[in-house]
Amino acid sequence: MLSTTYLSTLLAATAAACNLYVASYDGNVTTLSLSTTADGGYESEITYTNPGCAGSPAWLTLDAANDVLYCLDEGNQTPNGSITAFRTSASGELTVLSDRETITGPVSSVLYGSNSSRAIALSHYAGQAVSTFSIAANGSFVPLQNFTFTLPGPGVNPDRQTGAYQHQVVLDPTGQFILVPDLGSDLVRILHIDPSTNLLQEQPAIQMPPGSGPRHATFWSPDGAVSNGYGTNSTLYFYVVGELLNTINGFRVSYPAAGGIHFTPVSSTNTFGGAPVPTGAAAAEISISPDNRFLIVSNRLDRTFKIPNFDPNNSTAEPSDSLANFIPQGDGTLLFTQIWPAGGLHPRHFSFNKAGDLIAVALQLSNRVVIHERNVTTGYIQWPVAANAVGEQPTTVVWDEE
Ligand SMILES: *[C@@H]1O[C@H](CO)[C@@H](O)[C@H](O)[C@H]1NC(C)=O
Ligand SMILES: *[C@@H]1O[C@H](CO)[C@@H](O)[C@H](O)[C@H]1NC(C)=O
Ligand SMILES: *[C@@H]1O[C@H](CO)[C@@H](O)[C@H](O)[C@H]1NC(C)=O
Ligand SMILES: *[C@@H]1O[C@H](CO)[C@@H](O)[C@H](O)[C@H]1NC(C)=O
Ligand SMILES: *[C@@H]1O[C@H](CO)[C@@H](O)[C@H](O)[C@H]1NC(C)=O
Ligand SMILES: *[C@@H]1O[C@H](CO)[C@@H](O)[C@H](O)[C@H]1NC(C)=O
Ligand SMILES: *[C@@H]1O[C@H](CO)[C@@H](O)[C@H](O)[C@H]1NC(C)=O
Ligand SMILES: *[C@@H]1O[C@H](CO)[C@@H](O)[C@H](O)[C@H]1NC(C)=O
Ligand SMILES: CC(=O)N[C@H]1CO[C@H](CO)[C@@H](O)[C@@H]1O
Repeated sequence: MLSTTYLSTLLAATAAACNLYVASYDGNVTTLSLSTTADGGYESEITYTNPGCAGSPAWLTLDAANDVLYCLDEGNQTPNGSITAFRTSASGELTVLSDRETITGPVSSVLYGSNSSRAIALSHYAGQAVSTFSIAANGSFVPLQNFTFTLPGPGVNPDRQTGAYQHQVVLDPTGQFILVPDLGSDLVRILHIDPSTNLLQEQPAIQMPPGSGPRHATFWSPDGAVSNGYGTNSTLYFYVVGELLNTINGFRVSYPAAGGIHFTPVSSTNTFGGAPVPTGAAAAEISISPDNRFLIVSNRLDRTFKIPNFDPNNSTAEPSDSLANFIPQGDGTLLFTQIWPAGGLHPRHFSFNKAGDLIAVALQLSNRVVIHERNVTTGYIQWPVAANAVGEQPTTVVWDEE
């Protein structure tokens, strides 16, 4: 018979731990360590907080292969934004490698280029721009290009569409183009990458529905991989979430033999699966599950649910915004399958673990990160298995699994 000590050592040794990094507007990047417990549950704890990403961390891009985490400081209290590269470690401790000032308001970044010639593109919301840097071998940022954009005409939404607000940078699956949802202009800007220089060249934009406010987008191929690598002849779709009208617009993507990238509208729905949109709702993130079978969108300010209070001493139910779950179909339409409480207010960002059985949500106005279980067979998001208070206004959460 095994001794209790031996058994607990054995369990500790087999408990898989991984790290999550959380950016918050309070100025910290927080590391959470998530491990499994002896009874099959999960345990998460804050292991590090790092103030190295300046005053208003708004976005994280993890380069897991190279152990580097890029953090964008939106510059909410300063005239400029900034970008910081951190070295990651198995313990979850972060060390600043390099940083540099940027145009104000960076809210999203994406790595592009080849291993030997890497670059990073940033979209600037307040700065109404896209900027690019090449990444030197020592981790420093060398400016490549700045594009500033202007509104093509008066915005349909007079409160929000007062500038050409570049909300995200998304790399296409072939690595040849960067797509940039522009919330103010109702456009998705297209930038072609010159592979020999990593310089970008603007191409005619995709027109989005007037007043929709394109925020974030994702590619999806029914043939397989979510990430880079499939041939340009694969059936490919592009889904854009509109924050202002809470829409998801789907496009069939093709790559003409003569070059370029082409988008044909194929579907349109709202982020509530066709149900009426609650007043004030503002959709945020959109992502494909690791199994490639589901598309999930987060809804903010919809207050669709009441959930048990996360404070065990408070018996009053608390309001929760939502996650909407869709099954993308072969023809590019979206089949609504579930709407589920996000675990609090303002799910600005969420991400899946590699296995797809957990989904972490950054709840900006509840000051917490909640990790929900997810059934990989049915695709249903389920009850929370872990939650942590993480400073003020978490904006992004990413997984770092070895
Ligand atoms: C960052 O985290 C540390 C440790 O939890 C905390 O003392 C500090 O107040 C946080 N910084 C900000 C700006 O909230
Ligand atoms: C790029 O570098 C990563 C990490 O070193 C490596 O895993 C990957 O295979 C490399 N890709 C190519 C195309 O060389
Ligand atoms: C890092 O590399 C860049 C580009 O080669 C160079 O300009 C910079 O001085 C280097 N920085 C350090 C700290 O070595
Ligand atoms: C882009 O703007 C930033 C911020 O003003 C500046 O530091 C950088 O040098 C510019 N890049 C280029 C290529 O001019
Ligand atoms: C795409 O189709 C063309 C014509 O059928 C073929 O020549 C080409 O090799 C295909 N490309 C890929 C990546 O499969
Ligand atoms: C709940 O109340 C108990 C008893 O007063 C206290 O010991 C505990 O720390 C409280 N828990 C929280 C999360 O506030
Ligand atoms: C209990 O939770 C409710 C709902 O979130 C909240 O309105 C109330 O302020 C909380 N009460 C206390 C004492 O924290
Ligand atoms: C996932 O759902 C399927 C179908 O309802 C069920 O058979 C299976 O037990 C569920 N898996 C987990 C881990 O709950
Ligand atoms: C590098 C950079 O963006 N510098 C700007 C910082 O903010 C000041 C004031 O807005 C600008 O004048 C600089 O160009």
